[in-house]
Amino acid sequence: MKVTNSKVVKCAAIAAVFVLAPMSAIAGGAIVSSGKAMATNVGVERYGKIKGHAHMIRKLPGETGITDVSLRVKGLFPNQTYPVHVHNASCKTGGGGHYQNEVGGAVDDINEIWLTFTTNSMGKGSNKADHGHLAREDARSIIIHDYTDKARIACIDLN
Ligand SMILES: [Cu+2]
Repeated sequence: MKVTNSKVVKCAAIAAVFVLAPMSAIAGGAIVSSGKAMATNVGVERYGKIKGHAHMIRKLPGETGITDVSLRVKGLFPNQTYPVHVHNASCKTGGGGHYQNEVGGAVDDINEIWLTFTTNSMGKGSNKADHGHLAREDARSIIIHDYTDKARIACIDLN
């Protein structure tokens, strides 16, 4: 969903969301979480260093809010499509499963937050996802899967 405007947010609403995401920073009426990419053990074996960062911005323009996520990564193989999703557990606990707006609902890029990208000739990739719902606290990390076998090669904690 494309975000076209951002309305002024009420203080009470900010406070309510801040309780949901206590480790995040509030900036300009939005809650911003971010983190750096860390290669998993499998990722180190296959790629060595994987570098990158991501931001998640939670906004409250309406009752359901809006969540924007952006991601930039390098150190991957050129011209390959890497599946990427927001996951529901921290990197140190393995990242859990896919974050879902409606838990147990559809496995698609509407109910989930996907940032799948195709790398350029330098092995760099990036993507953005704008979602029409406010991500809960369990939108905890971003996992980059290998294009071959979907193994988890890197993880970004959203703090
Ligand atoms: Cu995933």
